[in-house]
Amino acid sequence: QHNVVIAGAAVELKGEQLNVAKISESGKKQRKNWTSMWTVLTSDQLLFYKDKQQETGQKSGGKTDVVQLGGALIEWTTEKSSRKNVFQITTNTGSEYLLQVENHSTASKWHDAIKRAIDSSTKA
Ligand code: I3P
Repeated sequence: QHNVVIAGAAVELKGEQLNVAKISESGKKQRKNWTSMWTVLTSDQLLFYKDKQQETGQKSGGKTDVVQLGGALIEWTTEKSSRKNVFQITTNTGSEYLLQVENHSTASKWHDAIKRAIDSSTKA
């Protein structure tokens, strides 16, 4: 089996503060608790850090959440929050995250990049 890299399809978005609420863990509903997280997208994972200093290792502690994007689903939602520009990521292990940012084009940029990462890291 070969790893196929499609030119131009590589996905990497620099970190940004996004509002994140994990609403399910392994299919079990969680209490919604919006938190501002320093979010980094790689080709197949979404990483949530408490802040940028934690990503660069200048500061330890705090929990980093790693979301595997292979087999995940992403969709905009207007029903799961009263906030605007909210999209949901559902992982293939049944965890659900809501992501939100006030600026619409910033939200779209993240949604689209995450969708590309999901598509390219999901095996056919
Ligand atoms: C929740 C909090 C969330 C809100 C949620 C509330 O209350 O206000 O911000 O979600 O609404 O239940 P609490 O802090 O007491 O848990 P949104 O901001 O996304 O609307 P919800 O129950 O309708 O999801």
